[in-house]
Amino acid sequence: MSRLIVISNRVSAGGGAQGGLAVALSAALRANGGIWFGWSGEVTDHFTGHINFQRTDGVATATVDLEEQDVEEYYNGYANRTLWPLFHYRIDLAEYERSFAGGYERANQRFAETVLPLIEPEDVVWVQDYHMIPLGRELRNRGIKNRIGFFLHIPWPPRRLLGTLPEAAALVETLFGYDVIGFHTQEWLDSFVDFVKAEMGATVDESGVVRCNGRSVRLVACPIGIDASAFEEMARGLTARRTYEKVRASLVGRALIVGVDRLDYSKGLEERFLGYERFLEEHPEERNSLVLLQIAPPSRGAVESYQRIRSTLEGLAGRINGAHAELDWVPIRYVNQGYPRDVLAGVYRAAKIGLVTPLRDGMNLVAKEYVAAQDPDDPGVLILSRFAGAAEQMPEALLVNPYSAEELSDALQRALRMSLTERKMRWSAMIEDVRQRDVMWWLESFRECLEADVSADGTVTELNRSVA
Ligand code: GDG
Repeated sequence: MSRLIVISNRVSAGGGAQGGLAVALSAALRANGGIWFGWSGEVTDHFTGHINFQRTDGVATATVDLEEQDVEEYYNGYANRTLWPLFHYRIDLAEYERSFAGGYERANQRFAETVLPLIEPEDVVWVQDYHMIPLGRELRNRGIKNRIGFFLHIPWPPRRLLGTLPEAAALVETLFGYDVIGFHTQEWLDSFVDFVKAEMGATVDESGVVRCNGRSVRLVACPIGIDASAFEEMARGLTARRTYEKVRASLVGRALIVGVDRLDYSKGLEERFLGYERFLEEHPEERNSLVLLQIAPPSRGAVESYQRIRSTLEGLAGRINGAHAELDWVPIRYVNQGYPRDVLAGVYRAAKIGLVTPLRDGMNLVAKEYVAAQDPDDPGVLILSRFAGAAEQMPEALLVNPYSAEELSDALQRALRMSLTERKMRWSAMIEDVRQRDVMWWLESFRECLEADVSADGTVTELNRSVA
């Protein structure tokens, strides 16, 4: 197999303490050689393009510092204040500034310039996520002929929303620098096709190849998974067991509902709290018999909309607790810090209900982790937003509209009353898929597409049959 060059905004090479994506990419880099390239996370006075090479757990990494203006315009600006809200359907929060767009282009040119000498002719290049949409085109402009793939980890927005971005068509046009573009779901892929057909006059053939202005790119829906077997094992391990005991003891017989999300407005935390509040009001008899534990480590604190969501949630949790708490019971435990993965595994296992209700999510790995951590003899119930990419793969979850407090309340009631037989039936179907389409499956499926032989007429001769 060819060497792999992974390019992403941040580099998180390493071992089992990391999330599934880092584990899978690290494994591929270890097995076939290659380099993981990206921003170091450090800021320098002036951009120099100096590369810091390291080897972390057998994985070669190459990182570059960015200057302050790049971080402001490219990262805090275009990536987090323009593309993230827009791609999560929040045009009310999206900021359209020419300086952000310019900084994004400049940073991507700098990444391309810096990584260029590291790419050898037979390498396969794989660019990750919305921070780096134009990178493939920048590499092509510098003469790179290698196979280059792009994977989008977040949703692709509907055409009319994307159309509000002043430079939408020019940005999308750069994606034709890639050989393959991967999305988590058919829905995101279809939205992409809708845009390029309607706004750019593209045509699409049956094998998923899109043609536009003499260029073509192959599209694939390829859902990411977790490192399922490792997570299942972690949930049975010592730290998880201790956490389980500790959490259970603190509940004194009450049922635990758990939410684990980065503190982000796309995750529907405010709506989740309102749904829970509704439940407490509609079912006073259930008060004192359950607890919602929301773990929400802060993220992107430099961006104002993230500061706002933080204070909104603090206010809401305070209000609900103030209205409903009793001497020996607090309805919401709201925790603003992160925990190691093996601790999380124990918390998931201790929870009768996993509440995963993003307003919009590319996939959502917490849903899969919750399922993987369950006790097969007494599994909990997953309540999942129908607007998470994961819903396409997990129809056996209790699917809800996260905007509706009533639906959330009904789902909580149903989950609390669900028989063991039904819980087992739903869980068995979900865990089978979580195990089968795990993160290695995702990596290999995408890679197979990327390395497939494409003839001059665009026919892919070596397709991965199992890709959705
Ligand atoms: C993007 C897309 C897509 C959370 N709290 C802690 C912690 N986490 C871990 C979870 C999970 C990961 O972070 C979050 O993954 P998600 O998939 O839920 O969401 P995003 O971060 O928004 O990721 C998403 C994903 O990319 C992959 O393509 O699924 O749709 O938005 O693994 O467990 N981990 C630790 N401590 C915490 O407190 N260690």
